[in-house]
Amino acid sequence: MNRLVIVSNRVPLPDEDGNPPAGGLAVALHAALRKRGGGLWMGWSGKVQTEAGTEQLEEMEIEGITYALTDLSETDYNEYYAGFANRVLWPIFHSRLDLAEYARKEMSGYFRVNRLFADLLAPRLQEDDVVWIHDYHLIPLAEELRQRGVTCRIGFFLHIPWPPSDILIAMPVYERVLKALCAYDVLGFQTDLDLANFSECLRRENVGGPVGERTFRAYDRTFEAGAFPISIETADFARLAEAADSGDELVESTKNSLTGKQLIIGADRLDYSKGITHRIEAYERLLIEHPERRGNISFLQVTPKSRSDVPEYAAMQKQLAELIGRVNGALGSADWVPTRYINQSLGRSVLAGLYRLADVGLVTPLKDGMNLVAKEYVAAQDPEDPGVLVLSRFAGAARELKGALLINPYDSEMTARTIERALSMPLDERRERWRGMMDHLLTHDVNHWCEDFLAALNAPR
Ligand code: GDG
Repeated sequence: MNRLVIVSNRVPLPDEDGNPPAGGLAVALHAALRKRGGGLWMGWSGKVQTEAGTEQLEEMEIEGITYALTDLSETDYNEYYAGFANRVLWPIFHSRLDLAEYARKEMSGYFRVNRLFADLLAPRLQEDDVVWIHDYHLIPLAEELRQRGVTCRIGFFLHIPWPPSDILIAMPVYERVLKALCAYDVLGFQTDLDLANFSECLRRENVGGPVGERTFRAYDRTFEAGAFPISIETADFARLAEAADSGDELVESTKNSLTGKQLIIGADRLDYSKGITHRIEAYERLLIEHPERRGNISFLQVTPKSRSDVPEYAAMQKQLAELIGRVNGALGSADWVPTRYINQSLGRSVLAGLYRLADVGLVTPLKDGMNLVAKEYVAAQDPEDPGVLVLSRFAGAARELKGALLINPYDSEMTARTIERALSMPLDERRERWRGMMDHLLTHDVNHWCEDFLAALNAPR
């Protein structure tokens, strides 16, 4: 088997016992590397140096896998990561033109760091390597590697949505980004809709389009592009949730604290794409329209901080805390708090146990590539007494999870009505909806995703 080389912005290093960090993606990619007898994983170390020009790869080998990490200078970090990647590509790809802060300096920093990655990686690549690059931080990397004479097969997976053409072309540098993507051999998107948007962008620019089932031709290159919906380690996650249900102290005390109340859960990185404020507003509406629910339900929102050095995220943290405070103040009572809000990260098994405890999983992104929380919530349920998933139609996961109750997060009346329906759904219907989704997730797990993509990348041309 050819050597597999993975490149991602951050590299999830294993712990001192050689176990990969928790989380489906890290586990699946480590499994793929091990299955191929080792391999290389390159990315940013997470460290920022005050001086530029000293970047080099620091290599370490753990359990047969070589990790090659580089630091970034402060300027590179600010322009490439906090700047272009997270203040231009992230909002635009999530259709938030209003939040995109475009600066030419940051755009050039983005391409500069991709050149740096290519300079560091190209000398380490062999002709029969298979290279798999991840996510929006590294779109230009294949083009840069090709310019350095790299001829091996290179694939790319975009974890976030690909926007409609009208949105993409609002980004001043969109042509370079679109062309850079066409330097890959295999392009993976989360859903058929992302793929269709990408195809439409090529057509609209008059630079190419599909020429076969999965084959595209654009900018004088032929490549494959397809939908590869990412998933979770379904069976393991189900076991984790079951174990936490009976063996975890925090899960146990949370259960006791509910004293028979129904639980609704939301869990998201603090990010404007996740629709958390829309969700709280819908919950508020539910409590206003169904006063009989007050005192009988509890909404737990788990929201670890993320990207706090990007101004939009810091502002959102404040806005969300204020909104929850207002709803709790207006609708709570001396013996009941409507929303429990945790602005920290919980352990993975605690989270799994809490999902299992919850009667309703509320996943309401305004736009999301896939959304793994939706899949985890399903996997965590008790088969005998499963909860109900209420899911935004704008999450990639909505294309697959047919048993969910779909909502439009911009329509708080509809979301409130749907939460009410979920809270009162009979057991038979809950079981039937859950079974279909769980069967799907057991066959379409993260290993299936990984092997499917690698099969496309390894396929003979
Ligand atoms: C990007 C795309 C795509 C959340 N709170 C805690 C915690 N989490 C974990 C969840 C889940 C992960 O974080 C979030 O994954 P998502 O898929 O929901 O979202 P993004 O981080 O935005 O990921 C997304 C994904 O890439 C994969 O391709 O699905 O669309 O935006 O696993 O469980 N984990 C722990 N404590 C928490 O408090 N341990």
